[in-house]
Amino acid sequence: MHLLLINGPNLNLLGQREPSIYGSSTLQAIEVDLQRKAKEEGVQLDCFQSNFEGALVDRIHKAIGEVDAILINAGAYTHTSVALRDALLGAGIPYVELHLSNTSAREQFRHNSFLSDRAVGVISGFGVMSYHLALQGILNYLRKPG
Ligand code: CA2
Repeated sequence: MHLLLINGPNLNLLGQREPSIYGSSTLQAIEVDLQRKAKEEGVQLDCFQSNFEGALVDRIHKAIGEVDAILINAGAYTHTSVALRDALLGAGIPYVELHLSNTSAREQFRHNSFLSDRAVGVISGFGVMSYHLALQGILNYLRKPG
């Protein structure tokens, strides 16, 4: 099984700024930890981060025929990007939307997601644990019979 973790804009700053909202782990530490966990499950996990919407779209296109599912924290593009939605739906790859913070408990403009209605599931508000729960959730989804 082959999975892809995608992180969107500003998430490269994790662990360096605003720890009260986003925690103190760096993105690299999260990725290494998740890749270790995936490997224990016999799964390959690739990781990609970009601050550019088009680069995220390109990476989703590249994933067609390559990965079984995508875990995505699209950052602020969650709330703005029809292009990311179209790329995910066009790729036809099942995906989990995830967030460190509980976006529903934050500003009104974070309450809308262009991705959530077609996601396998959405995980939001558990900090770094959101990444682990997303991995667990998608493995359970992909492995379930039928
Ligand atoms: O809670 C999440 O994971 C978000 O996707 C994070 C985005 C935000 O726009 C979404 O509404 C919710 C922001 C990521 C910014 O990451 C930073 C990390 C450290 C310092 C500054 C920004």
